[in-house]
Amino acid sequence: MARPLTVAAAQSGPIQKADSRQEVISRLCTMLEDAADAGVDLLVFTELALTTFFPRYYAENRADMDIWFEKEMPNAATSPLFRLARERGVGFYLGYAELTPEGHHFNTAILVDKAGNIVGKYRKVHLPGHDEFDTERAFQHLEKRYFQPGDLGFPVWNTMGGNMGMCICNDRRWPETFRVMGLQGVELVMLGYNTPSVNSQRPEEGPKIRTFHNRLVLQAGAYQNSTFVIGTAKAGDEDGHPLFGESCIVDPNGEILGVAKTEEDELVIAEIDLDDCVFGKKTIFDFARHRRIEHYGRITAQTGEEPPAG
Ligand code: CDV
Repeated sequence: MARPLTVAAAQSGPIQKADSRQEVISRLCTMLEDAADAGVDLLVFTELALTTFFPRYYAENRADMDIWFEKEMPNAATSPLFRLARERGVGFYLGYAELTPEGHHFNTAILVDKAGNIVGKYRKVHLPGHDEFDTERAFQHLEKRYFQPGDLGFPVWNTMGGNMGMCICNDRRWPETFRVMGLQGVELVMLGYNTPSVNSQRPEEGPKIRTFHNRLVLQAGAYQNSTFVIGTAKAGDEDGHPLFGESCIVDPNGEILGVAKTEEDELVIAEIDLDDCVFGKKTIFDFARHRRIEHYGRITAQTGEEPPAG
């Protein structure tokens, strides 16, 4: 192995509304300790890893939801995780709700290196759901009410031996997410997710098709950009609302190296070689040789579809 890295998805089981940040951090610390014992270099926690998936709750007054947000990072509750990461030499990705000093709300992920320093920040670009109470849905998904779209783009950082990128949950369904990072030579894309096991607008769309879509987009994103991908779930039953698990690690061929077996706190560990990204990047996905950007203008010029006149 030329650039070996031991990586892990640190899947979270459900977090209930009443669970304190301290209780949640203690669970994350346990997983980090277990990962360190197994020789893990880099650990990927989930989206909104410190709280229940609160966008399912409606608040007339948006400020009432500020209890779910972190005003600084690290803070009193999360500093034990940073301290432990530094002591054990484990880097990590962590998703949380961010409230900035200027009063902006983002669905955020940070990348922390093995010395416990924040080396990267990403704010979720593709916010699913709606911004007003929707009586037509079986349950609410109010991300558009509580968060602003991310304002940092899709950066890639050279750290911990490779080119590292981040995105969050719904971002994985958009090929543009992976391609923008692919164009920066990304070798490992990390993402956390909270995905309900059933579509709130289509009850017949249950776990079978939803987990298929999850694998489909993670495997496609990996293969088409010749990069490793780690997808980490928050899973299980939160307040009667099931979220699927299936946290997994995908290689640059699009093949799954490991997948979670439970919907509880669980580590999925793989020893990877970042140099396995090189072959695809130099051959079929050598972007400089094969891309034809003169035909891709619509990608950035329009959002909705514009079908031809009938
Ligand atoms: N947290 C998410 O972004 N969840 C969406 C659901 C609503 C479909 C997802 O894309 O998984």
